[in-house]
Amino acid sequence: MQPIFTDKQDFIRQYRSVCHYTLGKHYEDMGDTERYMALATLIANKANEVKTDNRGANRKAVYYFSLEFLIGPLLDNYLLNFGVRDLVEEGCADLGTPLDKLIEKEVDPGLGNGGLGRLAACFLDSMAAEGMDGYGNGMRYRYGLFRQEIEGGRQVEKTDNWLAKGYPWETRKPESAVTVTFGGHVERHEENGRFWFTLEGAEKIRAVPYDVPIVGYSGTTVNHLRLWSAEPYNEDFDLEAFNRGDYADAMKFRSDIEAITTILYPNDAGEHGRILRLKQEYLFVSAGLQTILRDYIRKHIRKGDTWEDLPKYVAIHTNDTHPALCGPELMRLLVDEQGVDFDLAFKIARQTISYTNHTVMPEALEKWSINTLRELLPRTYMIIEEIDRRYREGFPHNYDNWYEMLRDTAILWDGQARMANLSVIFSHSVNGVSALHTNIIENSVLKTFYELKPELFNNKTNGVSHRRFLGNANPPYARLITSAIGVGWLRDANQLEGLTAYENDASFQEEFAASKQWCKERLSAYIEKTSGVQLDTNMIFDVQVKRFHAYKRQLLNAFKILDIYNRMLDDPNYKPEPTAFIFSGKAAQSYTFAKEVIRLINSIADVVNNDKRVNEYIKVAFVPNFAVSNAQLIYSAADISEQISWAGSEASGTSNMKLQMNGAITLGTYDGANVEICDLVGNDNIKIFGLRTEEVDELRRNHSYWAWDLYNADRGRIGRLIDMLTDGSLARLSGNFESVRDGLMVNNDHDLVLKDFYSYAQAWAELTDSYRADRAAWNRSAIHNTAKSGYFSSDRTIREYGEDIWQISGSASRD
Ligand code: 26Q
Repeated sequence: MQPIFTDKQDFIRQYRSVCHYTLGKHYEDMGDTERYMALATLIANKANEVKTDNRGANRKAVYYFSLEFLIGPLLDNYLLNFGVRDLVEEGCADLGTPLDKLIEKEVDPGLGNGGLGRLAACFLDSMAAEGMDGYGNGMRYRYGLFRQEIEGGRQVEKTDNWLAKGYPWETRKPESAVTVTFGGHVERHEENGRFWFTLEGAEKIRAVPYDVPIVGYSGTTVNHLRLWSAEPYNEDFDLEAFNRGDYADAMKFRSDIEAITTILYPNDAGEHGRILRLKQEYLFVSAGLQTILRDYIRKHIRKGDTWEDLPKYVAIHTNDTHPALCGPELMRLLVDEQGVDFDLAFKIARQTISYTNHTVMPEALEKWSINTLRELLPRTYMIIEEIDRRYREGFPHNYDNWYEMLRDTAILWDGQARMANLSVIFSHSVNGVSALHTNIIENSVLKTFYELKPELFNNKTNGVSHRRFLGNANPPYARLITSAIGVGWLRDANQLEGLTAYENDASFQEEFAASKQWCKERLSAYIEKTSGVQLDTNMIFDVQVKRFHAYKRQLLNAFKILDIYNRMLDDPNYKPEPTAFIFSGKAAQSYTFAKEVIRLINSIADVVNNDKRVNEYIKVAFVPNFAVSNAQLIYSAADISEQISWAGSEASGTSNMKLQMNGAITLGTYDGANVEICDLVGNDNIKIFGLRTEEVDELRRNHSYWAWDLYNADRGRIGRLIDMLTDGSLARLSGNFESVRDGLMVNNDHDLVLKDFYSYAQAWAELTDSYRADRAAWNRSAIHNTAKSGYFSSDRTIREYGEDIWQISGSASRD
């Protein structure tokens, strides 16, 4: 592969020329934002030019369908992948604006909620790195997930107008637009004993794709992420209304349609069942499938392949149930538009589609009312109904409890369509995202399916892009690693294992500590700028960053901090190892409890940070507006990684992996992928605490836990923490926390915050004592964590998907 620039001078020449022909200005007359735009345009052009000539029409392609892609800023990552980062850095410095300043100008598109959306983006990176033909199919939301500001300790949601200045990475592809229809009614036609169906009187919408290039490591493979935008079918919107002189009505028509791609739904139970969400799910599914079939006709049908061959050339992966309509919609297109036989279409759909489940909580599974589905998608619904009917008809009655089994697995039940069941029935593979999670779906969430068809199920433990989350996020550590083991780890994360040879090397340990120190300084400057809190970089950086959710138990962490604070006030001899507690994350707009926990943490920060008696020892910072870009600053600076969900609740977690890579020690429960981190690094290099999954199950089964017992048994410690929520101790900023107290005491502490409190507080004390006692041992352990993190590269995860699920291998050489 030719480098995209031959040398620095070549880069400078091309950069100047892009400034000229895209913005019509000389570099010297531009501000930093324009300079960033021009540089991004140059790199995007290079990406779009790269010939992916290693892919012939005969290779199988994967389409990853996801309502969320949290791609983060791309410039720095693409410079690394093209192998020109140093050269561009020098060129930019020569020209006048340092590369870092330009990188800061890039928007961070919030096209996802959290883990599931970021996973999809890591998978795109890894598919391209592995040389696979792998494409993303998603939605181009006009507004990303809200921008979070903190006022009086409270989360305030502001619109995220990420497209305001234009997005240099996307290309609008109007020639690839397709029509998607809603509503109408089905008509049956018959001729010579053959019958078929058409949809009449439906509302037509134009789905227009925007493509973002996905540059794989080494720059040889460039795939794309296709994002759909909804537009009126007629360019001139509602002409009839317009001609009547009813301009307002005409505009309303336009906005009803555009509403479909206006907002991203939060991952909150309160948002279930909204019709706009269903429209989104159908729009990107139908548009994506139409494109795939159009391509297949061009590349294969015309050359003599049949529709039966589709699974040989195409794999469609569904990220959770959000794209569950893929199955019936693919059947509709095959049967109604291509004349494929119904049974054959079902077989083709199943062989083509696969499904990943991302949740253990039954109440989080998507359901749609049958009436809504039928009204909005009459023909697609008909197919669901027919598949459900055949499923029931063919159900094996030789089980004693066949009725219960059918009730658990049928698609339609009690007036609702259950999307997880739909997904399983239309897939040839169902996977969980960590060993523990896969176990849980096999034995509880999708238990009956597992009894019926165990061969359907498999585990694919999540992974993360180590190039972004270590290579880009932590420049000094990345340089140190490369100087020790060579640059090969960027392609092959398993080479990080080579660091075990340096774990005990005193000078390597010192250099590791220096790189951590550099990241801590960078982060504390950012924190001071964004939240006003000043941190001492000699403190331990103890980090919990993720969506706010009751099961993730940010509240447990908050109680631990309050407990340390109380103890310091009571006992002047108690001096904890100085620690900065750093939080970041958003709560869904309507999730009151999670928002109250954010307010609580900010109130604790207000009390602790303003109390001279404890200030030297503990500080609390809440970093506003958690996103991919500031996440990279936080992960790299962490000493302790808080992964404290109750066991059996977090499907996998991925911040645990990103933090481990950066040499943070995990303080966590035996949950999700923490279990596998523990297996890899060994018990001496992780701190596990709290109830195990079986213990949680048993306690819930027996109703053997009473939060009041803990309150009453320990008034001085646990009782005091609870009382502080309502006695004014934390009320200065914006009042007391009655609803948080009620969640614990009236609802009997569903998330076992008080139950796991002692073991958590003790684990934290032991872990931080070990930091104080022997810094060399700590650094050794931190390096060991990085050395063992290669397994959590999404390159590994993607290779497993490729081999076991998609039956596809990449072309990247892995020497
Ligand atoms: C569903 C219906 C209506 C509206 C919204 C939703 C919705 C949206 C997003 C439901 C769920 C989500 C996101 C879930 C998610 O991020 N899950 C996380 O996935 C990660 C990647 O597998 C795991 O590591 C995490 O453990 C899991 O919580």
